[in-house]
Amino acid sequence: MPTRNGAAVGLSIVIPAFNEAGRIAASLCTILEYLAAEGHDGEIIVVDDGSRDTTVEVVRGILGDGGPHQLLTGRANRGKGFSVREGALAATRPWTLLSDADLSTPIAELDRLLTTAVEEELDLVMGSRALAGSRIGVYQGWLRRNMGRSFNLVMRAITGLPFKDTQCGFKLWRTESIRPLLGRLTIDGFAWDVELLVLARRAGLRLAEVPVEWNDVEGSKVAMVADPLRMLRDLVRVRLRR
Ligand SMILES: Nc1nc2c(ncn2[C@@H]2O[C@H](COP(=O)(O)OP(=O)(O)O)[C@@H](O)[C@H]2O)c(=O)[nH]1
Ligand SMILES: [Mg+2]
Repeated sequence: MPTRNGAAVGLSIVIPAFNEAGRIAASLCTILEYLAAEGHDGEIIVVDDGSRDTTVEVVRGILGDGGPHQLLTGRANRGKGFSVREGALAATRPWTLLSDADLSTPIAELDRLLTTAVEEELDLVMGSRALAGSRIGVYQGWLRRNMGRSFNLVMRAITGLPFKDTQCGFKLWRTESIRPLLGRLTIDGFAWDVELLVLARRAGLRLAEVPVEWNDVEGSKVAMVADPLRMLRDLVRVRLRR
């Protein structure tokens, strides 16, 4: 475990989870150990929306009932963006971390984001896989990597955002800075990040991209043809809403 530079903070960790029974148990245990070791006052908020496996039971078994943590469940599957929004609205701590259930970005990378956010007085810091200092251990497959690159090019052309990687599932923000924007988010699927970043930038919030470690983990929920098409459609929607 690397040494921590900053002070312990109050932290809500939002984890969207759809059919994650196979991946989320180990991640939750790692996060709980990390929070205890670092002394953060942490709450974990898992947001399931209609998982058809035992995600809910697995999460409840680890987080328990009535503890500091929250498990939000919905019957119908609405998507990652919708679920992140629900989780972010339920956050009670001054800092909110979005993390994917597979910990592709190791939880210890929080330290780097937190340090940057505090030192540079930022409202939101996004983990990035596309900067000089990013460390990719296990790469995604060729198709998926190129899909990501193409998405970034199109995203920049359509929205004007300058970021190299808006889609990493590891983002930290000041809960109260972002809260006023949450009710205005409309993108339910995987492109939700772009809408948040566009609104945050327009609101004059301070944003930055920080290089992180990242490892591809088997069991992706992204459908290779349908999801990229939906994401493109959603980029156009974000643009049209301007
Ligand atoms: N609640 C919810 N979470 C989702 C949904 N789709 C994806 N996720 C979560 O979003 C995160 C990223 O998904 P993943 O499949 O690992 O994406 P990838 O690593 O980009 O291929 C994981 O925590 C998923 O469980 C969804 O429809 N609902
Ligand atoms: Mg993943």
